[in-house]
Parts: sequence; C-alpha cells; structure tokens
Amino acid sequence: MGADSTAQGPMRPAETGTVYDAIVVGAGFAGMYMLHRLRGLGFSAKVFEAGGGVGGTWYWNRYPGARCDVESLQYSFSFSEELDQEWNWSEKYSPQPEILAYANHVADRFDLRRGIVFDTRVTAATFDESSKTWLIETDRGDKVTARFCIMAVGCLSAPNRPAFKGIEDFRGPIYHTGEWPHEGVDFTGLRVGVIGTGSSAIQSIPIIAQQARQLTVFQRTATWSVPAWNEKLTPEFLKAAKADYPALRAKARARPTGFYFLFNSKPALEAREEERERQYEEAWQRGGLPFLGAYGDLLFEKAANDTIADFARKKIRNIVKDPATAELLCPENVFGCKRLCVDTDYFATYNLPHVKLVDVSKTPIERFTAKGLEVNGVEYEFDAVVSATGFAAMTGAFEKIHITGRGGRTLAEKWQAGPRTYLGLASEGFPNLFMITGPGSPSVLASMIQAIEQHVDWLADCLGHMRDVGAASIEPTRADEDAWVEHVNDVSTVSLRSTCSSWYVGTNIPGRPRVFMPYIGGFPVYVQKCNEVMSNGFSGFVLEGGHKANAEPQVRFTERWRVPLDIEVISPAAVAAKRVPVV
Ligand code: N01
Repeated sequence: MGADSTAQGPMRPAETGTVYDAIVVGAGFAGMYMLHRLRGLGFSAKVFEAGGGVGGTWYWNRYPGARCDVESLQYSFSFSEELDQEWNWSEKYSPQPEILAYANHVADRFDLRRGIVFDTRVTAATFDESSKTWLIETDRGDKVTARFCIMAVGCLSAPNRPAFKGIEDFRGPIYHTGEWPHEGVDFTGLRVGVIGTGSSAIQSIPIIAQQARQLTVFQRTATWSVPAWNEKLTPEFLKAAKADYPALRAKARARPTGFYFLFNSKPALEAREEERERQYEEAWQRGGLPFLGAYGDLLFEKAANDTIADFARKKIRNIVKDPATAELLCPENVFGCKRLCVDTDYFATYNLPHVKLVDVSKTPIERFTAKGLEVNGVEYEFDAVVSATGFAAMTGAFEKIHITGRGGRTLAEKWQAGPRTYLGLASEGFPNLFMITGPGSPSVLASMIQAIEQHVDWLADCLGHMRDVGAASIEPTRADEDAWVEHVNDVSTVSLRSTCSSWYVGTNIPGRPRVFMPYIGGFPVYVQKCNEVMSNGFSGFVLEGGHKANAEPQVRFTERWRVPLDIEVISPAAVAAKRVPVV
C-alpha cells in the first residue's frame, strides 16, 4: 500500500484517489517531526498545511515582541544531536523570526518540504468503515485517502475573535496577534488600542508603545507576569551548554513541565517570612516561568499562593508610578492560575505618558464605532486596534474540520460536553485518527516541543507495530477513555489552576463547557503511562485486522522516552502529595 512519498511538487485534485499510509494535518513542529518519523519508517505520507510555510504558531504569530518563554536551548527539537549541535540560538528567549528560521532550517535539513502541501486547509476527514481508511478533503478540492489521519493542528491555533458589536463599522485596521500581517505593521505616530492583557498583549504592548503616539490598553483581567531578563547568548555559554546537551535534554524530560529549571520542592508555608521573601527575590531575579518553582506548594495551597501573589503585587506597585494604575494592574486571582506571562518592561510601559489603561472588567467594551471603541459611554478614538484576545484553545482547530468517525458520528457531537480522548492521542469511535498533543495530554502544560516529540515517537512506534502485526485499525475502548477523562479531571482538581476562568478550562469562549483540558499530572507521569500502555501491548486500545501469520508483535519503544529514574523524577506519589511545581 501507499503512494510514493518522494513524489515532487504540490499535490492537487489531479491526485484525487491517491491512497497514502498517512495524512498529517498541519506543518508546525508536530507535523514536521511526524513526517520525518513516518518517512523513516518507510510510510507514504503527505502533510496539508493552511499556511504558506512551516512553523505553525511561529508562522502565524508575528506580532511585535513575539518570542518563546521557555529557554530556546530547550524550546527546540531534541531528536537529533547533530541538529542540537549545529544550531545556535542568539538569545535566551529567541524572537519569533529566529524560531521560524529554525523551523525552516529543520524543514530543509530533513528535506521535509516536498512532503508538505502548503496553502491548503483540510476541511473534512471522514472514516470509511469498510476499508478502514480516512477520506481527507481540502479547500483546494483535494480528496485523498489514507490509512491514518494525524491531526497536528496545534493547541493555540484557532484565533478567538469576540463578536464585538459594530466591529464592521470601524474604519481603521484590526489586527489579531495570532494572524499578524507578514509584512509587519508600523504604528509610528498612530493612536492604537489593544484589547487583552494575556501573553500576546504583554509581549507586544511595550514594543507598540515605542512606536505609537498614543496607546490605550483595555484590560478585563489583570495578569500575573514575571520579568524575562532576556539576554544574548555568548559563544562561550553555548559551547558550555552544548558540551553535555543530551544530559540537559534528559533532565528536561524528567520534569513535570518537560523543561529543566531550578526549583525548590519545599513548601512555602513551612518557611519563615524573611526566608520566603529572600527566596522569592532570588527567583524573581532569575525570572521567567521558573519563578513558580520557588516553592513546591504554590499551585496546591491557596495560603502558599497568597504569599507569592503578595510578593508579585509589591513588585508591580514598585514599578508602576501612578498608584491607581498600579492597583488596576495588580491581579486578584490565584498567582499562575491562568498561564503565567513573561515580559520585558510590561509594567514599566504604563509609566509612559502616552500609555493608558482602561478597566473593562465591570463595564465591558460596548461596541466598535467608526472611529474607535466605546466603553461605559466613553468613545476612545484609534487609527488601529490590536486584538490580543487569544484562541479557542485545545479544541478550536478540531472544530474547524468536519471530522466524522464510525457510525457517522462527528467529533463535534462527541465533544459537545468537552473533549474526550484516551491519553490525548485518540478518541473512541474514530479509529486510526490520532492527535498530537490533544486535549487530555500534558501539551500546553509542558514545553510544547518536548510534548510533541513524545507523542510523535509514541505514534511512530505504534504505527510500526501495527504494520509488523498486520493490524488494520486501532481505537481506544470506551471504558479506558472514560477512565482517562475522569483521571485528567480528578488530577486537575488537585491544582489551584482549576479554580479560575481561563483558556485551560475553555471559559474564555462564551458557551463552551467548563472542562480542564490539558493533563496536569506532570509530563514524566504521563510518559510513564504511555510507556506502560505500549509495553502492555497497547492496553486500552483495540487493534483489529488480519494479523499476519507467524507475526511476532514487536512493540517498539523509543528508547529516550524511558524515563530516567535516577534523576529527580516527579512520581505519581509526588503528584498525590501535591508536591509538583507544575508551571
Ligand atoms: O491569549 P489569552 P494570548 N473583551 O487568552 C482578553 C501562548 N502564548 O494570545 O483574561 C475584553 O491569554 C482576555 O481577558 P480575560 C500562551 O500559552 C505564548 O495572550 O479573558 N478582553 C485576555 O486578557 C498563552 O497563554 C507566548 O478576562 C477580552 C486576552 O484577551 C496563550 O498562547 C506568547 C475579550 C487574551 O489572552 C494565549 O495567549 C503568546 C473581550 N471580549 C501566547 N476577550 C509566549 O510567550 C478576550 N479578552 C511563548
């Protein structure tokens, strides 16, 4: 079976009828690595990508100031030691153009482009029960068949555009941070309004403020943010870091977050106040997401969380000169409950005379007008508006594709009350359909690229096994899926993260069911579970099809995902004892 995956040139409707081993949807880091692994196994595969290039998130999110907030040395592929050694990151947290350049380098280095069809959005995927194949359709008229359909569609890739009244009346441009114009935007001399204060806003506001004549930020919920203390990486630093890169990668895989940083597992509540202040100050000076690793109980005990929240509020009040603005910027909710932000000069930007903060927590944005925005009866006039309003997270990209499984049931119907998956990899009723970092997996709570690699390796091993034994389809059982969904939910209730409204629980989008979507039990705990499932002959899954005579099941097992038990593994017991500094 299978078409030639080495065929040159874009696939167009002329190829309708072609049968592939696998179709991958999306050419971000997940789709790229999946293609690489599929090819390595000798499977025929094509990737459909809506964008004009590789990179996914980093292809679309080109807003000013966009950069990663996991250190670049770790926010990168780890599957190739040569790649690790040859690529040099210029900054601790590299900017979007450099991450996109890295994605392009990977595409070239591993010759991935010829397997990707760009500017083509998958619109539908339909399972055919008799042939156990998927029919995949695109907005360019392609209709191709594949044994496996792999959704590498991203967790934060469907922009959220709130339906503001009168939005079509506004005469200026409205830019969404998640779909930024490729040619860039020059705000010099303009009056600019920014809606939202999440990570995208926090990164872009200080840069927009440098250009704009007037900048007004509309804040619905104040945001916790920690300084990045970003810096250039010197050749000496890179040389030292790369001297034992595999060890760094192994340590990262053993972390609940999938990336390595210093953390202190002691409880904040057992420390004396002066000791805590010293600890928080040191952690603040290191900056970034690891600030949450100052103590082990910060996301489990509200009283502990109050101590770090008080510390961070003091920092905001020290930075922001106008007391009323400082108070507005001080969040009231649990520290780190929503995704923690990492900034460069965010709070200090409000000291600039042309930057203004408008509270829309009690009086929401009423409407757009021809000239700007109206809040509480006041019209704010703008030349341009930036909508930093985030994404329909985790499930939004799935909703854009009409996915129909066994018995004609759609994924949208099945997920009406919230996503249901086994391990965030597959969903009962949708045989041979896989997700990379789907809901129910650590995904956004781990370093995304690590989470992606682990899923892709697991899938590649699974597909290789199926070929060895001649299995035609694989699907989770309802009972195992239900148990996993329940476990994902149970574990989330241990964390304070489940207590507030955020995109983790879907409540940033009106009408969505409130479900904590990512798996918060910790990356290594999850990896161990995936390993067990595979070692036990894919327990929880049903494999069907003509088993080859005399075929010995050859469960593969990508070696590097054997959790290295000798280095500070966060165990299930640690999760149960609420001693996991999940970032
Ligand atoms: O989106 P968000 P984002 N009226 O959902 C506000 C990753 N990321 O694009 O909080 C007024 O966090 C909304 O208000 P509220 C990262 O995982 C990473 O910034 O719902 N305001 C909020 O302030 C991140 O968490 C990086 O009350 C409205 C904002 O819009 C995730 O992507 C950089 C509104 C949306 O914030 C999403 O971040 C960027 C309305 N009707 C993103 N609707 C890195 O640093 C929404 N808002 C790696």
